[in-house]
Amino acid sequence: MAKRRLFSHVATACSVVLGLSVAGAAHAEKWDMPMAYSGSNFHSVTGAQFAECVTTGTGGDIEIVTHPSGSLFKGADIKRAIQTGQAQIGERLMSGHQNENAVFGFDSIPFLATSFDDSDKLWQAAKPTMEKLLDEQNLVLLYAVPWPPQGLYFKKEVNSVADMKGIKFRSYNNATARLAELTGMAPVQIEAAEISQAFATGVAESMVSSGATGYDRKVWESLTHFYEVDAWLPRNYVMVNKDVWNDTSEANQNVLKGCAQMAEYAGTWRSREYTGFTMAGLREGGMTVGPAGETLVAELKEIGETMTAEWLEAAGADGQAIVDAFNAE
Ligand code: PCA
Repeated sequence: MAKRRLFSHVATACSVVLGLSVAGAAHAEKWDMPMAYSGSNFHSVTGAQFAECVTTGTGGDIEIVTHPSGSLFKGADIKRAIQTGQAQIGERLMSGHQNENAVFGFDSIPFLATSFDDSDKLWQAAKPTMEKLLDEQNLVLLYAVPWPPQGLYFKKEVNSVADMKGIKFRSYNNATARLAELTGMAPVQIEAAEISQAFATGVAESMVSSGATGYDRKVWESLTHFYEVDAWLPRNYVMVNKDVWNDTSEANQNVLKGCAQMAEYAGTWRSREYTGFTMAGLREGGMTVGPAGETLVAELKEIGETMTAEWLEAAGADGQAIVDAFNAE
């Protein structure tokens, strides 16, 4: 987006938030916004502030009501619900759609983008492709925010891939299931909202995720070790049904875009801040937290190469273009 347009969206959103708008609330519409993660999670907090920004910014024309924790639709059903108009707007883990199209997994390639700065770069490289892909599915992309870097959780000390053999591993997308297979673990896909119970009952004993999710779900009640691997930073994104979008006035579309830009900025900032905070929280909960050992890292990097090659093959020209654009920066 050109700098001037970006500024004008943000300016619109800011001025209306400051009460400078005269928009009336004659045709107030309620938009339901399903979200998969718990209300206290930083993505959900960002979404709630985004919703408030839109409601205030449109002078009450559009009232967005958030439904966190998969309470309106479960994570796996959110995108379809929005595509088919059962919900107007919502948030989902982007790589959760990897099973429909490998390109959605651009942010779960092991060791391609391992820092917040690289994650931003990768997102800029991927955004046009993702906007187009979603547009073809009757969806308009509003904003996307990264989770903190992904590490490995276990209930024992693990120093090599051999130590992982046979462990029941909670996955959240195709890439994490594949990681389990390649390390000799047994994957079982479970939404974050349900992992505390899965760990408590032994349905799962391990996962790859951020410190944020481990902290939110108090996994120290069942697990003992968190190894910082910084394998990738997957994104949540917010989408709107395209018909709903097209029925929205240009002025209100601009408010939505402005609020979305602020949400992406604020959400990313929260994600960065939350990283250290949650590491400390896991430690306080009694977990051993630290970088993965050299052997484990080397073995994971090798597995990462296999997964990168597999992804490039599955994602075809679109995938290659994203990686090329990222490397060219
Ligand atoms: N938390 C989400 C996805 C990535 C993350 O850090 C989860 O575990 O479901």
